[in-house]
Amino acid sequence: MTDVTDCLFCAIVAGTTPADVVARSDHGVAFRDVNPQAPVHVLVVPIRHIDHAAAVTAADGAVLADLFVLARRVAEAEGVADSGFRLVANVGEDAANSVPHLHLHVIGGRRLGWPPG
Ligand code: DGP
Repeated sequence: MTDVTDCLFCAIVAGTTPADVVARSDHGVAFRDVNPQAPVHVLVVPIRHIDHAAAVTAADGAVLADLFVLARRVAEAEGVADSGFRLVANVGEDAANSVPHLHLHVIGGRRLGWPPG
């Protein structure tokens, strides 16, 4: 498991590293991705550190539900709830997971290709 004292997204959640925060919930924080891949690209992360989507357990159910509701709220606020958006959780090297703190990418505002490259 990642040392949470050395975790970038834990630092953003704590406010010690700056980010463009767009929404908060009981269990999550949403902030703009520093390297946006679409007009809307927001990251939704749990306040409590979880390494990645494959590290989620049944005990995290309430946190996960909260994050999905937060992602929907972000999509609505960003104006893409009706046009459509993608939720992505990368796991591991082949998926290019670079930050080891669970995050949902909320991506939208343009036509997204499928399958992803
Ligand atoms: P992933 O590849 O799924 O681990 O996505 C990590 C994302 O995090 C990537 O799209 C870029 C973003 N990111 C990396 N460092 C920072 C940062 O310091 N601030 C913000 N806002 N986003 C970051």
